[in-house]
Amino acid sequence: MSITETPADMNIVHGVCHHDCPDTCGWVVETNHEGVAVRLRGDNDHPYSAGELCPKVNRYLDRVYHPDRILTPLRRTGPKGSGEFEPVSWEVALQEVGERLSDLVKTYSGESILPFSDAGNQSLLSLQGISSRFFNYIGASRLLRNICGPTVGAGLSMTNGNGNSLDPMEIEHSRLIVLWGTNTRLTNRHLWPTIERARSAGARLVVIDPVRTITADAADGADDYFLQPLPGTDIALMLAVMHIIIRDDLVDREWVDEHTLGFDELAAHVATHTPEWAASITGLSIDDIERFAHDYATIGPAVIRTLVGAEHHENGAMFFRTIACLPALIGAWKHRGGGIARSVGIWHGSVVDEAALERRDLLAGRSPRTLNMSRLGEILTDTDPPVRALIVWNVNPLVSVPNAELIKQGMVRDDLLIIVHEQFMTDSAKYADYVFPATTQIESVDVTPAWGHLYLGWNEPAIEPLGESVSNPEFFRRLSAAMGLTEPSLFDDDLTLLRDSLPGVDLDELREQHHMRVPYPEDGRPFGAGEFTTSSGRVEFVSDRLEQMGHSRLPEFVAPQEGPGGPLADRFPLQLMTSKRHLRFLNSGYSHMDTHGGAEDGPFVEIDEHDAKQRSLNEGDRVRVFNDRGSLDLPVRISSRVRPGVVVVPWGWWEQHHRDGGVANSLTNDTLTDWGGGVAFYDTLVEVSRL
Ligand SMILES: Nc1nc2c(c(=O)[nH]1)N[C@H]1C(S)=C(S)[C@@H](COP(=O)(O)OP(=O)(O)OC[C@H]3O[C@@H](n4cnc5c(=O)[nH]c(N)nc54)[C@H](O)[C@@H]3O)O[C@H]1N2
Ligand SMILES: Nc1nc2c(c(=O)[nH]1)N[C@H]1C(S)=C(S)[C@@H](COP(=O)(O)OP(=O)(O)OC[C@H]3O[C@@H](n4cnc5c(=O)[nH]c(N)nc54)[C@H](O)[C@@H]3O)O[C@H]1N2
Ligand code: SF4
Ligand SMILES: [Mo]
Repeated sequence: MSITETPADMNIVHGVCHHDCPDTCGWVVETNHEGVAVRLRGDNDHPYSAGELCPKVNRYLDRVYHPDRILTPLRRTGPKGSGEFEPVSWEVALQEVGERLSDLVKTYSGESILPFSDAGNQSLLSLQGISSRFFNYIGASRLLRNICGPTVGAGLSMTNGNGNSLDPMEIEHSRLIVLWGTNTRLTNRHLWPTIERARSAGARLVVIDPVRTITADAADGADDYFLQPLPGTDIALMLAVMHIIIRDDLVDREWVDEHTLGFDELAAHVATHTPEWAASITGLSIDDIERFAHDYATIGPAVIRTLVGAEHHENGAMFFRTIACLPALIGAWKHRGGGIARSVGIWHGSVVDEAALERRDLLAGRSPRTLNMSRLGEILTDTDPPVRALIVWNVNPLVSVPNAELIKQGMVRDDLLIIVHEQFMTDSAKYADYVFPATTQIESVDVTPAWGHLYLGWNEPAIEPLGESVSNPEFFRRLSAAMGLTEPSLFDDDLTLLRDSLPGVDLDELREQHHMRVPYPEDGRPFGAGEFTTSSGRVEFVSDRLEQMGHSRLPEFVAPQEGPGGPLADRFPLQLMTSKRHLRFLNSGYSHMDTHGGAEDGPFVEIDEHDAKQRSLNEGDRVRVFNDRGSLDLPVRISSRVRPGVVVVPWGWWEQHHRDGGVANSLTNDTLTDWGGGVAFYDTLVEVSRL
């Protein structure tokens, strides 16, 4: 069978979940003879997800066939943000949009147009492909998509030379598992069985998080524990851990001599970073810091598992630069199951030919400006020359990007053309001039790489596109035609794109077998032979590169500007965490569906009982959570999950779920991370007062 044919009687179709989630589960869709999908379940043969999906996607068909799906192009009829639209034909919508975009390119240059997308569908064709080619060809402003993940790599790279990670499945061999700034049972649930297998074999578990999460609750064995530092202070803990390891002679000297640079300088540096000092910054006890340092250095193989959450601080990159020093001091990388496990996207990179997929050569020598997605508010209100058209797909910025009220101020601009390609009328789509209908994952072919495991998956479409919806690559082919562009590579079909961008992969085989393992070291040790790619070829405790970039050459704790010691703390004394919280949500998706949002509890603000008492607040009271960026009207929950000084507002709810039309990100900080281009969502100060 060739990959262009689908057998007529096929009613079992294998696909892969496209969500921005580390698990990239395999699924099986059953369709009836009318071509309707009647069942979607986990693929038992998937080597990682092994037949299980999750509370979000178990009911994916409710999403696919939801009565609120957008199924035709829409043109705005009311004021921006009102959500008033009329259906219009593809032909008319494309003609109008094509003309306006062509005019902008002619009058102001391609840079007046900004693509705006993230990983709402992280499959190859849906994420990059034709869209990148289209924007390269017209010379549009470039978008730095660093809201999730790149800062982790940028931090680790300063120490290790790259962001390489242990395959998380290797945790099976670990005997001390440190879940540091990751909520595994919520965000990465299919890794949990691996962790449980290691625990059955005697592994101990430590969870480090400023919030007592459901993962923290699982550190319930006799020798397990949960550490709850103040947000953004972990670097102080790491420095004290290094202090103790060196003080108590627990360093793996042989490994350090062979594979690291700057040990003596590091030792002198951390000599003053005592447990007492770290306790005063982190709010942890000296005993807890001592115990953790000793466990980390003496129980092996020791793995640190981390994902994305901890990067969302002003010192987010330094967090990862510093954490990377820990396994080096104790020689953890030499053991199977030792080291750091984070995203393994880097291993998938080895099979994808990005240059072929994105065709950067279409820029033809131009180098348009780059704008950071996390600063969308500023981009739309205070950037010269202005952005005059925003093309949005795979993201819901008004819910997901910090400083949302400023973004709204930009989005209502009359001279800004907004085009959105979406499945639903999101908060952001409401501000569009034109909304185009997007397919779901079971309606189009794609190949989906994973960042939580090593399996690349083939996604076979199970049903025809609903209504007039089109896939992301088809949307950009149509936009290209509407602008009268004739560059042939803008019109490559899906299979040509896949063939060209996966040169070493036999697509027929991938389609038949549904998934394929990408190359990874046989013995499970990415740095087993010391494959560090810094300029010294070693783990760099001291980094000239960092110094050249204007940072400390040694790991260092820098307190956030918007933190308890900063200038805003008098007026806004509480630190606001807005991390992922609900089992049935995947980022900004699903809260609008009754089966998902309707079954969760929220939104609300969680506050410690002492902070509540100080403000005379009782359970269920309505309060205002506010700072200079915005304000939310929420019910109070008095909770032992947060510590004094910290409050939580769950993220993912839309404007319609809040009484006053804001969202969690109306309050959040859009300061960029120290380096790496990430953003400091969680260095946000607020005050809470009774309404
Ligand atoms: N306060 C706070 N803010 C956060 C975070 C946080 O923890 N707290 N997390 C941050 C992180 S890590 C991330 S990754 C971002 C994620 O934020 P978003 O990118 O906004 O999240 P998603 O819900 O994954 O995807 C957005 C949209 O993509 C659409 N979509 C899905 N598939 C397709 C498709 O095939 N085609 C098209 N055209 N659209 C599609 C969905 O309908 C959805 O509306 O949010 C960030 N924002
Ligand atoms: N159910 C569900 N699963 C998801 C998602 C979802 O929305 N819902 N989103 C997906 C996406 S896009 C991503 S990127 C991943 C993210 O996966 P994770 O990184 O595991 O999730 P986050 O909630 O971003 O952050 C994890 C934890 O980091 C903690 N944290 C924040 N700041 C600090 C700090 O300074 N120190 C320490 N030690 N911890 C800190 C937060 O309190 C949070 O509990 O999850 C994915 N999986
Ligand atoms: S959202 Fe994540 S856990 Fe759920 S099915 Fe998709 S990949 Fe699996
Ligand atoms: Mo993310």
